[in-house]
Amino acid sequence: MAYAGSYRDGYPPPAPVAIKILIAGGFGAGKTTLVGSVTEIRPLRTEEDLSAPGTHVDLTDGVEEKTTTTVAMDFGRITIRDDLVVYLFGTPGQKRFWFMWDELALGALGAVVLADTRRLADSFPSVDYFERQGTPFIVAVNCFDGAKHFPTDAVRAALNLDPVVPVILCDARRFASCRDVLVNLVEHAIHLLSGSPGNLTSSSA
Ligand SMILES: Nc1nc2c(ncn2[C@@H]2O[C@H](COP(=O)(O)OP(=O)(O)OP(=O)(O)O)[C@@H](O)[C@H]2O)c(=O)[nH]1
Ligand SMILES: [Mg+2]
Repeated sequence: MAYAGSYRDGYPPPAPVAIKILIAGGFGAGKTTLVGSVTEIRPLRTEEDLSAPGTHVDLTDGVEEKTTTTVAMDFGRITIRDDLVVYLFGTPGQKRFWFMWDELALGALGAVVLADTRRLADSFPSVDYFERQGTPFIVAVNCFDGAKHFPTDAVRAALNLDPVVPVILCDARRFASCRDVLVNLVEHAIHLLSGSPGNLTSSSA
């Protein structure tokens, strides 16, 4: 019986192509939740308890049930095909851990900036970072229960986004919603890369 991954065409089999995607955004926007919703492996998490001394910086308004925060990264994996794997890296949301972003961003195809409309300003550092780096990104508004819903155009305007940057609504707790977010990002990145002069994919097929 031939299983996927069997050595049919010689040995060793080609290494799968890996796509790296970052999940960024402000404190408590739902990054760890999103990675956990779509990963096929048990997610690697680096959660630590929110401490009493940190209560004046780690404002949990709207996410009062939140008791932990990511201190390094989240990690998840999705196998699309035998030869195509997506690796997800969730960034830490708090400013004191931003020094890790450069390492995490290395080699990423693109990024999702997860936004909570109750604290939209917390999205600015991620948006600024990816704009500066030239990393393709989309903004995914995580629609928290009880939070006022805004049209995507209002979010786009508030974040002063380039018109080409997709803005979509999502629920970080739902697999299908998170999958749609990732598909949207990959399509956006491919679109941008195929338009880049000198890129391998720029020739019209
Ligand atoms: N109602 C609702 N709650 C959510 C949603 N996404 C996350 N939460 C809750 O909101 C809280 C924050 O989620 P996290 O996934 O830890 O947020 P984070 O962005 O990883 O937070 P940091 O790593 O600390 O920056 C958790 O208590 C989640 O259960 C959502 O879509 N809807
Ligand atoms: Mg987290």
